[in-house]
Amino acid sequence: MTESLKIGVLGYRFMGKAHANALARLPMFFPDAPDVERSVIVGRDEEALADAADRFGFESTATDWRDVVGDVDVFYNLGPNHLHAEPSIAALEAGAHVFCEKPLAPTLEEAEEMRDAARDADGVAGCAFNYRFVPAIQYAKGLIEDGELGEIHHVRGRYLQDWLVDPEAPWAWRMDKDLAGSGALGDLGAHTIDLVRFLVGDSDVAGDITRVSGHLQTFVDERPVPGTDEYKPVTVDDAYTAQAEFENGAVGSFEASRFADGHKNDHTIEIHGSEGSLTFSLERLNELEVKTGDARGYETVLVTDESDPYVGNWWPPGHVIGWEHTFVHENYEFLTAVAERAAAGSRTQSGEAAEGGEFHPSFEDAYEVQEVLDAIERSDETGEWVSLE
Ligand code: SOE
Repeated sequence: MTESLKIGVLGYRFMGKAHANALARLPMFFPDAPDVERSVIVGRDEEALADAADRFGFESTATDWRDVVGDVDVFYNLGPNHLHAEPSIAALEAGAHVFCEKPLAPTLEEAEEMRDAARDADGVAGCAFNYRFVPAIQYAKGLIEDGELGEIHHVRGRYLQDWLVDPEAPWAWRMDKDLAGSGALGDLGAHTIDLVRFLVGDSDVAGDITRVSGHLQTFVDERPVPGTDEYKPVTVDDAYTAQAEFENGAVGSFEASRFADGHKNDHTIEIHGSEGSLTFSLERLNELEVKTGDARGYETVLVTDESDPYVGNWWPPGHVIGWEHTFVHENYEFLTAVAERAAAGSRTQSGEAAEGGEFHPSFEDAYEVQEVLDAIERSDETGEWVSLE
């Protein structure tokens, strides 16, 4: 494929910036990535949009995604959760490839519609669970696949933040069920469930999650709306805990909180198997704690060698990378899949879905994460375990 891919992006705040940075870094550090044209950035506030387009290196702006989805090769949906389904489905139907932020949708029903639209579409549909693209996580997956941990017994995942511990912290869309779907569960727990499924879900040493029980809690019921005297209700969870069972009988325990004072972005995964254990912590993302064989305790493995996933594209060994690099890696994989799919598509008779250019996590993968989130919520409502089989 020689022509560059024309990219339209919905959203220009936190995730807009993270993906725009990734797109700008790709040609320098991943020279074999497909060429892209940062074409149009979509949002509502024209002044903020113009500023973002200027800073992020986009050619133009638009205030309605409907004017954009039919005119780009790739549509990035980086808007709030309630804006994931309709624009993403419209873009897929218009023939664009779609990269959508996580969680896939606020509800399982919308996630299902998105998954079905992706199944019917010719384009690649990916969900931006960026933590799969941490080199240490891919190293960990390699260890598990190579049997270094043996049969898995325990999978533990926690995602702790503290930005809501102050009861006067301002209200935001992430606290509204209609806009976000859920709170800590969907925003943070979705990452944990995706990583767990990535690491052990398709393995014969653990397999999929078969049932869950969960508990959701809201600690502060209303919050001040910035710039007004108003308070708005908080209609999502501030924290969740869940326990899970895996196909092979392994036990899982997961939690996330926005009230864990002292923890800023602590996503920690621990896995214990019959032959060994490992621990990953996002706050030390260049490292993996590993215990295998006859070792008497954990060893810290620095995942910074040129031979480690993606690391050779950056700096010499030991020159650590950060959070933003995960976006570069996922953009590289997604756009490579898009280019492969587009090349395959150009050789396909019209009417037939093109093959080639697989990207994971796909909408299908993200739907399966959503099923687990939904089951945790239903368990909280009924007080019963919920089966996923
Ligand atoms: C929430 O604070 C948040 O920004 C999530 O929305 C992101 O997905 C996570 O990576 C970091 O925390």
